[in-house]
Amino acid sequence: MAIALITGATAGFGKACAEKFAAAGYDLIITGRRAERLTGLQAALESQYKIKVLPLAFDVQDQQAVFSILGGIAPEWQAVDILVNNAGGAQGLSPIQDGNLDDWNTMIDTNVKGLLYVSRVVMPWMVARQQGHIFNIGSIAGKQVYANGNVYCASKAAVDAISQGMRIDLLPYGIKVTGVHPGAAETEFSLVRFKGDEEKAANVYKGLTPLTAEDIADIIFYCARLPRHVCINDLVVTPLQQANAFYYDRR
Ligand code: NDP
Ligand code: 8X3
Repeated sequence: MAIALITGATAGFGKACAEKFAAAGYDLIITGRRAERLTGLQAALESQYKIKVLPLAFDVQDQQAVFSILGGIAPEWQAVDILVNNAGGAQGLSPIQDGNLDDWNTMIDTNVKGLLYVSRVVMPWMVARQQGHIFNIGSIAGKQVYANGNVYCASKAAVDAISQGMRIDLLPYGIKVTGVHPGAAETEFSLVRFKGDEEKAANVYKGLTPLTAEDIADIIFYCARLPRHVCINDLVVTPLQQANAFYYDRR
């Protein structure tokens, strides 16, 4: 059966993607830092769907860990068909002149460098097999910059550029690259951005019917199942009540 590798599968979009691909019979490699969530998900999906799941706990910021843990998996797991580069998030929301350097480093090291490290391990496996489909989770924040979003927006603009670069360089090998750029989706994203402040996190979605993690997983799965000659390159997905990165119709 085909193999899907999903980074950041302990919550949000990644977990929903794991559930969606598992239900279709894919074997899964799931990653994240919270090992107990990974093994819990492994147990649930293996018993429900009779698939094989390989949980790998590492921080995508840790180049050494990515190359030794992911790079060291058994050859039969290296036949990755689908890579969902999803692990990431925002830290803080503040004017750039007041920016917190630790937050900047975390966002750039996770959203940009972590995605590159994982991809650098997996792309040669896909090139060797002349097949594969990479999904890079960007954001509407990478398409339009909003007030106080500065470095998060920059990290997601970088993901957009990396997707375009991958699409060109991997073209001769028949590898698809799809950039997915969600707008407001209710996951753990805002709780992480606001460092556990539940009220601030809830306010982000006030008056909105936001996207769900399952909405994004459904879209990724749809793209992954298109005929071999069809590739959706880039998708901006918002809730009905969101026009772009800054205009909302809150009710
Ligand atoms: P969640 O916070 O719910 O999930 C984030 C996932 O990323 C978790 O599984 C987390 O796992 C993993 N992760 C974060 N940092 C690291 C790290 N350093 N190493 C390994 N894994 C990491 O958020 P979402 O599901 O919403 O976010 C997924 C992606 O979608 C992110 O890239 C985010 O920027 C993007 N996005 C989100 C939107 C939204 O509104 N929710 C909209 C647009 C884009 P763990 O903590 O266990 O390591
Ligand atoms: C997450 C969506 O608008 O909060 O990337 O940046 S937004």
